[in-house]
Amino acid sequence: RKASSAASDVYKRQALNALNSQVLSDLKAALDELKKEADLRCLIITGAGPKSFVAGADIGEMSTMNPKKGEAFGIAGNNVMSQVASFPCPVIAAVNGYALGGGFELALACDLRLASEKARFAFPETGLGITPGFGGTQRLARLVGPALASELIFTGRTVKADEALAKGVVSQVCALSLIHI
Ligand code: DAK
Repeated sequence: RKASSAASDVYKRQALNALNSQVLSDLKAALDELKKEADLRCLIITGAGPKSFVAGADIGEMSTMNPKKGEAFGIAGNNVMSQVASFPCPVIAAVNGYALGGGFELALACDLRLASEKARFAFPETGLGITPGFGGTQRLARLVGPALASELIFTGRTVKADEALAKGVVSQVCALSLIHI
């Protein structure tokens, strides 16, 4: 079942599901709630709309943050990623489209990643002068090894679905209609 309200779905889709403070708070609340469901056997996280899984942390909101707010945002993001990584049943990222920056990190926090042919993975924030900060540097290195992880972090280059499958970033590539709920 869907874990977020229709109103926030519309808002998130407009910014390609970027992670801002409200979205992180919604995700935390949804995970807290779902964790209580004793009969839950699997959790699937996907992006609203056909274009994007999560296009990253919300650049607009981040640009307004002072150091204190930035630190709180970083902690909130890391806590959500840890909640996903330690969720009591398997969590699948159904990566329907862009998984950029914090969105790539969210996919990496999941147990499994299924990609549509349109999925795209990258850390473009290194081009903005910031490093990935939600645990993705460690998670990607553990998943694909330090050489490829370093390359993707240092260059910010985009990995398409077929390369993501070949390099072990995802375990399956399927048609969008099969993975997008
Ligand atoms: N944040 C905010 N808004 C975004 C966004 C984002 N990351 N990505 C897209 N949007 C918004 C666009 O601004 C646009 O808004 P409107 O103009 O309609 O108001 C709307 O979504 C649709 O986007 P486009 O018109 O650009 O759509 P296109 O199909 O032409 O392009 C795109 C799609 C995904 C290629 C493009 O939007 C794009 O390049 N977006 C930016 C992707 C990006 O740079 N992602 C990385 C964000 S930085 C840290 C913790 C976390 C992080 C870093 C540090 N610490 C604790 C230290 C994480 C950082 C990031 O993730």
